[in-house]
Amino acid sequence: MRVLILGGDGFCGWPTSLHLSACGHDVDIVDNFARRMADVELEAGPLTPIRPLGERLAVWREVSGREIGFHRVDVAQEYELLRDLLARGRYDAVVHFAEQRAAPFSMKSPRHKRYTVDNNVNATHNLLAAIVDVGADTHVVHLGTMGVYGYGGGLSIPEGYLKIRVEDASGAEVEQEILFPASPGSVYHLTKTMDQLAFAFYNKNDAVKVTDLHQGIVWGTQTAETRLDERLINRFDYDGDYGTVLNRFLMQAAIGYPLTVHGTGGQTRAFIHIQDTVRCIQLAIEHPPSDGDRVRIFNQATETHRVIDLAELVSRQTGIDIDLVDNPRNEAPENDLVVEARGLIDLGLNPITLEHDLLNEVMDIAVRYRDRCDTDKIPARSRWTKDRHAATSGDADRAPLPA
Ligand code: NAD
Ligand code: USQ
Repeated sequence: MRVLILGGDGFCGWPTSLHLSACGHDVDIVDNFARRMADVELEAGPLTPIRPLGERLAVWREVSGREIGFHRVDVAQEYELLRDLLARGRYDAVVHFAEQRAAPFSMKSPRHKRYTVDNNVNATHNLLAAIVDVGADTHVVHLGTMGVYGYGGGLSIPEGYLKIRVEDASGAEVEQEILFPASPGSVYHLTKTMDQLAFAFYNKNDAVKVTDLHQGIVWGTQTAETRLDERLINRFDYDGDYGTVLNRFLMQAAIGYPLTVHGTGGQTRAFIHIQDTVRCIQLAIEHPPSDGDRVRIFNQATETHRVIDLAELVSRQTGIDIDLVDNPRNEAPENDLVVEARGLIDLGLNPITLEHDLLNEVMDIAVRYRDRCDTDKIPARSRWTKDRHAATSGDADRAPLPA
């Protein structure tokens, strides 16, 4: 298949591009390097020494004999370039990762909130409008988030749609399926709920084929393909904005830094290993929805854990203390989370879980590159509300935009 990966230089996009190429698909990448520019803005690069994209692609050619194309396009701003690329490329599938994905980054200041909305909502809408514009029968595979649902509320979270019983105009009870009520917990998560409506509209109006993958928190860093050569290494974010919880704990343990649990750690979240991420996307593109199908939604998560349980697991393995820090976020201190996730398993996913020795691999990488860590960047400083902000607000709003 011909596949275009929007955001193919990022944490999920790079290993996905390699994996799909290794599976024999013809892959092109689009990126505008916004993520690398955010590293510059935050003065916090990844723990791993990622190479420039041109070098990454040359090494992949050397290692695999396969070519991956690259187009520098800002998907949110350069509509005509995107449209012409879609017209020329005749892609069977577009995988859409090209969004600002960090909840703390999206809450740092009004500028960061506005950037996240402008970038994410426009990127998704430009893609859908362009597919209709060029008349392409291209399957859109989008990376959404478990956070569109909120986390819990006592229900088992279905794959996108909730069955409801309501009275019709005559008073008779009818059954319907509606999009699960959105309950975002950050401006970033808000943009993902807006994406959902855009997909529903373009699917209804123009029959665009869409798979929306509501992914949990990704852990791990390497995949079968990024392990082939050190120059293919994936990024590993550990800073207070882009670092995600389990990778942060593993990295903190590797450098002897007490594990930063927000609040009591009673927050339960869904998780997936990066190797499963790339496999899920392969399964989604190789099994597209049929003509006329509604937006297909899968929950892309393999297990759920409480943050405190993850911290205790890492602490037991390493002897590093746990530090219960004030929670900078406005989120429920505790929640249950039950997630239905049959769709991708039915397509062939064989989930990797935390018992796997991949936990040790993440730790080994963190130990190998520990000298690259700037411990000043570890605390999460982005506050969700004004009262949480007052204590720490700096001059974040005056720094240049990552665009
Ligand atoms: P990332 O920031 O590492 O990668 C995103 C890539 O998109 C970057 O290379 C960035 O430069 C590019 N990009 C952003 N805006 C763009 C634009 N306007 N035009 C062109 N390129 C642009 O993020 P990631 O961790 O790889 O996440 C990818 C997607 O998966 C995101 O949409 C995110 O919401 C979703 N997701 C990620 C996780 C996770 O834990 N990392 C979990 C669930 C869902
Ligand atoms: N947390 C800590 N300590 C830390 C970091 C985080 O206790 O050092 C807590 C947070 O307060 C939160 C939970 O861990 O309760 C998860 O935080 P996170 O930063 O690991 O993940 P999150 O902000 O939810 O975002 C990540 C990705 C995002 C994706 C989302 C999937 O950055 O792109 O959409 O996971 S989900 O969480 O399922 O919505």
